[in-house]
This record gives sequence, C-alpha cells and structure tokens, in this order.
Amino acid sequence: MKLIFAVVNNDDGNNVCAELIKAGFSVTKMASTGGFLKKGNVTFFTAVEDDKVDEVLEIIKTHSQKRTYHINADLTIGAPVTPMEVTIGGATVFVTDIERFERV
Ligand code: 2BA
Repeated sequence: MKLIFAVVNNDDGNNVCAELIKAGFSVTKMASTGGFLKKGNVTFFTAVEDDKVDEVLEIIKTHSQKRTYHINADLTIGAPVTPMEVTIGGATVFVTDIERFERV
C-alpha cells in the first residue's frame, strides 16, 4: 500500500479533489502554504493499493495546471530585491510506502 501526498495550486484544489472522489478514492485535503512563495496551496493525501498509484497520479496531473508568477524576491537580507519568474506545478507529488494501515 502507498501513501500519496500531492501539493497543488489553490485554484486546482477543488477540481482535483472532486475528480479523485469521483474515481472512488478516499482523500484528505489540507490547506497549506508554500515555503518559498508563502502563497496558499492545497495538500492532499490518499492511501491506495500499489496498483492504483498510476491512476491517482494521472488524475492529479490532468487537473493541475502549470502557472507562471512574476515576483520580487528578497533572496538575501540586505541585498536588492530581484525580479524573478517562477513556474509552479502542475503538482508536486510524493509517494511513500505504508508500513501499517488501520481503522480502529
Ligand atoms: P513554494 O515553496 O511556495 O514554491 C513555489 C515555486 O517556487 C516552486 O514550484 C518552484 O518553482 C519555486 N521555488 C521553490 N523554492 C525555490 C528556491 N529555493 N529557489 C527558486 N525557486 C524556488 P513547485 O516546485 O511546483 O512547488 C510548488 C509547491 O510545492 C511549493 O510551494 C511547496 O509548497 C511544495 N513543494 C515543492 N517541492 C517540495 C519539497 N521538496 N518538499 C515539500 N514541499 C515541496
């Protein structure tokens, strides 16, 4: 069994969640904040059988857009602010093994 974490853009969160539920997956959705941009994003986690991982990844991929932001980054304290282009996503996904899964 695998645990999939996916960080997606706020604007894609509801859609990704709806599509995962529609496909029959149990999903937990959490409000999160990216450490770099400090913008709100959405983190999902779902525990699935190994043979369902690709299906979940495909749904997340299909419904997560790539977005480009222009920011003024203050990368070093005291240094001048630098204009920067940052591409986010589609989604950042982590897949890990589950040692034990129980509903008690
Ligand atoms: P943020 O940390 O706000 O990062 C937003 C975007 O800024 C990133 O997009 C990446 O393009 C850029 N970025 C991040 N750190 C950077 C740095 N030190 N220098 C230059 N550019 C940087 P994504 O890679 O698509 O990541 C989207 C969000 O996914 C991240 O939001 C963060 O919440 C999460 N994430 C990405 N990689 C992660 C990781 N290794 N561990 C945990 N969360 C991660």
